[in-house]
Amino acid sequence: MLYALPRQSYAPGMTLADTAASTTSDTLLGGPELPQERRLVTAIPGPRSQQLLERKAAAVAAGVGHTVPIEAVAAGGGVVVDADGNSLIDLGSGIAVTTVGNAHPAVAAAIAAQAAQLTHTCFMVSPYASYVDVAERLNRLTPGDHSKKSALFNSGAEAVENAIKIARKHTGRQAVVAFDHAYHGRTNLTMGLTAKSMPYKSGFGPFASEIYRAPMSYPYRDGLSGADAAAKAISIMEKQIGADNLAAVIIEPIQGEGGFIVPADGFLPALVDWCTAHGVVFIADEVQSGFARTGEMFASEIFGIVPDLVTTAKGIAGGMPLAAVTGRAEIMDATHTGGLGGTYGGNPVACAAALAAIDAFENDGLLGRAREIGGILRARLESLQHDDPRIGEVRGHGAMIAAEFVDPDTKAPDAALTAAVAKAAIAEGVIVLTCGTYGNVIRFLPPLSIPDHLLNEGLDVIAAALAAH
Ligand code: PLZ
Repeated sequence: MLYALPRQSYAPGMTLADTAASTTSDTLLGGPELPQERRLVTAIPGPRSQQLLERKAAAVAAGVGHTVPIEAVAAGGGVVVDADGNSLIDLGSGIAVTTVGNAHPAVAAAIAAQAAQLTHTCFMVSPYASYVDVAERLNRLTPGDHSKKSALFNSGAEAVENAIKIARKHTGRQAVVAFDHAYHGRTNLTMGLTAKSMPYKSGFGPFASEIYRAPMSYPYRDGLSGADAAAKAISIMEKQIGADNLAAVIIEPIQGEGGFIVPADGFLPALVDWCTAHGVVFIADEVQSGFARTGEMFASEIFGIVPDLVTTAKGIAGGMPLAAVTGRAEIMDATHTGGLGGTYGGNPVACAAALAAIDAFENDGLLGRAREIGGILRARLESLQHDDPRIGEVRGHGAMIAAEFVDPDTKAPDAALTAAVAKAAIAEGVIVLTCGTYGNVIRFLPPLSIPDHLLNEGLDVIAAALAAH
């Protein structure tokens, strides 16, 4: 059955209903046309979803968990629909992936057309144009006007691994610094870079050597200015590692899994300056914060920094697996020919999806839409915080906003309240995700295609869940 979804084209102030009015036939390219409503026809999970979850438990390794107990069958705009006919409000975008909207019509059409033409050659065997097109777009879109090059991979973790390989080769040094609360992936090297033990690392060691950890600027908890927090991190790098041994500093400009921690002003620029002065490669991991999520194309721009290398994934290809390392041409070219690659990296179908998604980011007003969504989220969460001191802090940028839950007297993290509110919201048909080293943060990562009324209704449900706990 072929559905149609109005083209998700936004001007500031527009809602999905407005864009539907301007729909033209050439935009009806497939993808589910779903009523933009929260609709519960069974308890969550309903009987059909329950059946799938039973099969999952029997067939899928126990280590692969799930947050929302449904069988997802369709998604688009601001909803995910399950096999029982429930329609849930999506405030998670599959962890910041479907930023342009799930099954975005232009992305779906590009995937279908490419899949009918050429699914794979392996770019290292026979190059094709869409890979080069994506590289050119990334070179242009990432921060800075210096000469840049890119290499494409499959996942965020793989991009991070390759950024470290490139930085080591370029510098001839081995040490890498990551930060408290960092998340960079689940492969061996990236587990080592990731800070949190449970569930990501526990029992999976030994981890790669030459990884060091520095303190993150976390204004709500460390009370430090950006300059002071940077001085602390730099002192560790100088005294415990030595700049001469340090290949790279890797940091998420706004941390994702670690709790949507936004560093104090001046922290990131001071780190970049120190790296530049000492020939250390500064890597911005924009896997979660990139591609219009924060209201800028990349979160680095919020802080006015120009990283040497940027890692991207998630939002880049509207739901298809694609990732990239982009950066200074002389660093990217330090590796011998054949030193970088992989069977699937920059697969043509994923590249076709990325080109359609990047068109949407550039042409459909999505930066403005992310800022608008941020305005709605922030205003509502701050008013909740005003009435309920268990919300210790509301922070983030654009459509990457979070609330940290604490004991109002001691600021001690309240993971139990966080889990209870998230669970209650999901039971009421609102997909929300938690995060944070202490598990006490609810994060909001809606698709930018969500209409305002669903965003507001999702926040109503969360407010009610909070009031009830
Ligand atoms: N860098 C900044 O956020 C992935 C992880 C979900 P992959 N974050 C979601 C989970 O529990 O596995 C992420 C990230 C940052 C790297 C990664 C890794 O990206 O595509 O999951 O490998």
